[in-house]
Amino acid sequence: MNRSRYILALLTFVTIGMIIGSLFQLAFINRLEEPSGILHWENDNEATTLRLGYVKPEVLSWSPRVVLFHNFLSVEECDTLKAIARPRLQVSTVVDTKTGKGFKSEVRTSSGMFLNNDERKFPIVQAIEKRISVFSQIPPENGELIQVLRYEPSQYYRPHHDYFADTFNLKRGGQRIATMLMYLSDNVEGGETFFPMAGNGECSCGGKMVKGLCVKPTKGDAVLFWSMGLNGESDPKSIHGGCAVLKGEKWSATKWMRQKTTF
Ligand code: PD2
Ligand code: ZN
Repeated sequence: MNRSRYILALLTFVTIGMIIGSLFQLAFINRLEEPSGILHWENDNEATTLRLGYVKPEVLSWSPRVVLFHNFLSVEECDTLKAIARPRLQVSTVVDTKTGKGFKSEVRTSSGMFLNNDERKFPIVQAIEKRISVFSQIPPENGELIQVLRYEPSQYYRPHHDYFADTFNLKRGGQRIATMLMYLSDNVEGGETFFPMAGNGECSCGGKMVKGLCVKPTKGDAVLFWSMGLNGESDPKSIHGGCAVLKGEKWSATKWMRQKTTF
């Protein structure tokens, strides 16, 4: 009698142990198969900085190479960049190919400013810089300071290349290899970024139908395009412009990235 009681108790103990063990296993497997990956990143600072789960890349063109990142910046990041820039805006300039110096021109009619090295250290700017470097795969130290631009109605930037045609600007950092152009405002009519040598369709640029690819300036989105091909040669197909704004104010921020460190 004692022996059968002992066996029964042992069997009960083993069975309960197996049930508890199975429950732990199920919970573990469930964690691995969590359908919404975002939950895993809840307390992950790196994932927050990179906006993983929010940023959605879309390849628009392979040649020239143009990638659109939807939701690249948060609303707070867009508004912070505009707030820093607004009091210091000045008429934008273009580079003189002979001297490497900036001068005012009909080629571009926006206003703009550059963030300074102190503003670059703000945590919110650091997060943007880190995100740009990870998504572009170009080290942060190869980036120039962020430029913020404002276009009012009828203002534009004529088609141009971001790579330098002068040797003066190549001295610090080498050639520009890519640009991350971030859109900071919504409700803009016109103001598209226009790539005449990309795509094979037509699109609306400042209200006019043109051949090429046009990217609408949607707040928080960013377009990454490459001024240099994989062969290390500047890519003439990377020619692009900012179409005229028809209604509203377009704000954008540009990060140009070089072959070498800029500091
Ligand atoms: O702000 C723009 O839309 C724009 C368009 C083309 C900016 C640049 N180029 C640039 O900063 O190089
Ligand atoms: Zn440009």
